[in-house]
Amino acid sequence: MKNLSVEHHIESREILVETEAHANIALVKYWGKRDQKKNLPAAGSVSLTLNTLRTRTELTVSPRYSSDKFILNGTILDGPELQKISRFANLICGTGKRMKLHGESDNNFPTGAGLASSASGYAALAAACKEAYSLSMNRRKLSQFARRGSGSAARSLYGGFVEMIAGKGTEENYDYASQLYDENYWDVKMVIAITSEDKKPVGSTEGMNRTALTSPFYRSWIHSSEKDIQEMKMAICDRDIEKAGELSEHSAFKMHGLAMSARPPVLYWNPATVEAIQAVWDLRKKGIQAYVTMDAGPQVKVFCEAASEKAVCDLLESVPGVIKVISAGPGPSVKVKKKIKLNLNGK
Ligand code: 2P0
Repeated sequence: MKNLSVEHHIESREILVETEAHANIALVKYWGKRDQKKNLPAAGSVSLTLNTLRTRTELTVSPRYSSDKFILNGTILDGPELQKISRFANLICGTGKRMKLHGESDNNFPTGAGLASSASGYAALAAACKEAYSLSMNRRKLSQFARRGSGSAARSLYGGFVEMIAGKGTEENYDYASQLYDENYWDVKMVIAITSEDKKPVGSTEGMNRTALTSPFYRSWIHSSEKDIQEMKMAICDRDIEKAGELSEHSAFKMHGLAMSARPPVLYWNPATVEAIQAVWDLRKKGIQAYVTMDAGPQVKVFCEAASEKAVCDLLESVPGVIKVISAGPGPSVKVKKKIKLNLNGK
């Protein structure tokens, strides 16, 4: 397999599909690309898909449409944002002409604020394109396309605990996501403290590229990731919250320390982020197994078992600067909720 192109049949009918994908939070973080054009990760990652954070995407493809159109959270996209959607559809359809698309996507959580909206967004879009254009491909291949939209999106195709596997060099067929355990495997929670709903000042792509180019610690970050992944897989296998929690906290702080060591520094935290981190560490001293993780934004996510969920929610709600607390458990794989074929000549 030399490239990602797949068979694409041009339909004479209009097709409407609706898909739903859930956000995921990495327990071992992805931060750095080995190829920017193909969006290939420099190292693997491990994540948990979340049940309460979802993107719903409705997509219609029709021979009647003369151009692509996409609405995200009620706003019509144009310029580079719409071009990115069009390029993604071109890529997934492969060579040949495709019908234009009209799509609408909604997140039930803040977009672009470090809550993995691009993960659920591109997972939902990849699945919608596959159905709408009647493309024949398995989940692994779909994850490779989702990865082109956003690295973390490959993981959101699967429910539960997921591993993103990184290949080597410029070959892209060995970079894909794979499910470790489904959403019923372990009753864990990710309790999320929202400390700002603003868009992040430095996007993930820019943040990771700047880090790779300028941080003196980048090589050691990549070098240590394989061990982190192996240990995390063992901790999840043992349902060991102390081990998995400690490792996820370590990976998050290593990633943020790395980002802060870029030139100029990339800092995603605000004062409430630090308040929440310290509150969780104080809670842990009282015997509650709760562990902090953060992504490309100021939100604090707390990984714990279901039995600790209430204590963690109550704590985070009392932290000054925390706007809202959202709790999530393991979420499902991407779903096709609807597929309607409409024959245009009325037959
Ligand atoms: C992760 N993040 O593993 C890491 C940790 C944020 C911090 O994956 O450039 O939107 O589109 O491949 O997937 C967010 O980055 O980046 C991300 P691109 P993406 O979840």
